[in-house]
Amino acid sequence: MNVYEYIVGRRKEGRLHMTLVDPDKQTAAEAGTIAAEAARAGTDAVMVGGSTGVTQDKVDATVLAIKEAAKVPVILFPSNARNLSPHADALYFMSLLNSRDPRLIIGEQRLAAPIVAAWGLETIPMAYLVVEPGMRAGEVGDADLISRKSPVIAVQYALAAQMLGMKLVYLEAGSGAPEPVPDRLIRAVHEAIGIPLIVGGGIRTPEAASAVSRAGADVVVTGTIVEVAREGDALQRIIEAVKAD
Ligand code: 1GP
Repeated sequence: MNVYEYIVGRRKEGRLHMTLVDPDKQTAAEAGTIAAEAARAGTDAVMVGGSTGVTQDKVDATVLAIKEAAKVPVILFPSNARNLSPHADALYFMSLLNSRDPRLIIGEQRLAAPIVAAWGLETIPMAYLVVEPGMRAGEVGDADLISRKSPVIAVQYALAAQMLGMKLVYLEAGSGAPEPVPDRLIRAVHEAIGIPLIVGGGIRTPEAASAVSRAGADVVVTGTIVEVAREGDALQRIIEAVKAD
């Protein structure tokens, strides 16, 4: 079973939660510890990626440490073609469809493709859509941010992605965003497409995770919470909220 089949198969039993680990924010050993804690809390996969300061060395070391520490799949979530590792289980082969820069839509992908093919790494084609405020992902991605008030544009991009053959759509408010992607926007995209919908950015409470899930996210991603709430059960309560719906 490949990672995409794992995602689709698990979705039949409930919604998924994924944990984002940024290789630039801690040592590889610490990333391993974070991943082990997240797996114990019930996360379904660990995504590895970040907007800035990430090198292939850091990605390799982080992926290897996570694989050693936790049994869940490790999926690359790269911001460019230099943030890859052959040790991951799969790669979100993502295109930032609402970027103003062709490099983020297809340029980095062109550079990555021969390397990934040589490694034989599983690729999961994914539309990456950055919604206001976008945070660093919006800046680094030179995104023409999708307005929080305009589901129509998000729906247009998501439908186009599905018609292009992409297997996932990711709505991103940006790491550390004050609020997650609005429910209304999530619901509109969910109702328009037949492929799984991932939502991330600014989800820090069980209530927010539950709202995002009930609006139609198939996969809920949290990053920051695992970095700031190492003590206690904050992550576990978020994961329970995702899976309760
Ligand atoms: C990954 O942006 C998310 O897409 C992570 O966001 O750090 O706000 O949880 P947080």
